[in-house]
Amino acid sequence: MTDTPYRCGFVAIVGRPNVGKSTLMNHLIGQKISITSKKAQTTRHRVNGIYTEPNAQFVFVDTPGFQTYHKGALNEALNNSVKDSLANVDCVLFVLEAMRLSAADREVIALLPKKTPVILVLNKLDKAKDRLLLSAFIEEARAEFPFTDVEVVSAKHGQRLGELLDKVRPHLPESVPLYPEDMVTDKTQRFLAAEIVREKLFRYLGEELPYEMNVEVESFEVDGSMFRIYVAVLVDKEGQKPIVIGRGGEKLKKISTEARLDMEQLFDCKVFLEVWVKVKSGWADDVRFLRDFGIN
Ligand SMILES: Nc1nc2c(ncn2[C@@H]2O[C@H](COP(=O)(O)OP(=O)(O)OP(=O)(O)O)[C@@H](O)[C@H]2O)c(=O)[nH]1
Ligand SMILES: [Mg+2]
Repeated sequence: MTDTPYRCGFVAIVGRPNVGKSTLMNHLIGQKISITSKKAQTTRHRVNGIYTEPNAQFVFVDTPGFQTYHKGALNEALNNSVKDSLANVDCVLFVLEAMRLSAADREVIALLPKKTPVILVLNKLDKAKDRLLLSAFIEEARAEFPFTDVEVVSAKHGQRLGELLDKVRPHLPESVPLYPEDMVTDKTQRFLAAEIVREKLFRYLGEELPYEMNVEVESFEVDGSMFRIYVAVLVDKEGQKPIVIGRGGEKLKKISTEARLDMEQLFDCKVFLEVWVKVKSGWADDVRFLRDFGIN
């Protein structure tokens, strides 16, 4: 028997918005813990996803897409979160969408650390059909930074993720595991519940999504083998409530049903979910819309 040392370390996943960072992390760890959507700026918080093998533990750090276009407090906070993540990890996955290398990608490249191994991950391989163009693109991307290695994957279709793990593993330091082997994230169930509702809001509100909308878990109770979760969607103005609720409560009903199903899968138990909308400043006009519309 060979004595393989146990390895454990942190791996940041960075890139411009929408390249598929969260999708990649979810597929690497085999659980959907980080929300994803077609829209840019889906991830707002750093989320650690843990993947444990017999001889290694990978702690992936999913980061918000690095913002270049809109300045403002929120974007600055998101960008600082990316920079912080880069400072304290053992390896970095820099994600590019295959065949696309833009100014926004280059802004992230400018932040990449010089002393930490950085692996270039070309995602959305399924969209790049022409092998010749793909290898030319890899050369073009490699010319931008001294990447330690490169891998081409499709996060969404789970392609070549084993190969990617093989390239990351040697960069993890020798260490005992930092988390229990059955743990998939360091985030609480409460946090994950709020994120799941946020994902459905992204999905169903389209372009109408109020930019500064927040989601807050007001109560999270364990009731026997079931979770009872009460979530408030906080909007800025009274006029934004109907956007979230939809005609006859239809949108909110869809959002809460889908969120409940995802929660049941992730938490592996029955969930009672109530979602309601309120205006941030005007606590007095809180309305329990779900109750009004008979949604549960
Ligand atoms: N075709 C294809 N689409 C993908 C692949 N990976 C991710 N996507 C899609 O790309 C979109 C963005 O994915 P996310 O994982 O939310 O991207 P992100 O980089 O985390 O985005 P932000 O959190 O906003 O920075 C979603 O619609 C995904 O389904 C892939 O391998 N192939
Ligand atoms: Mg994301």
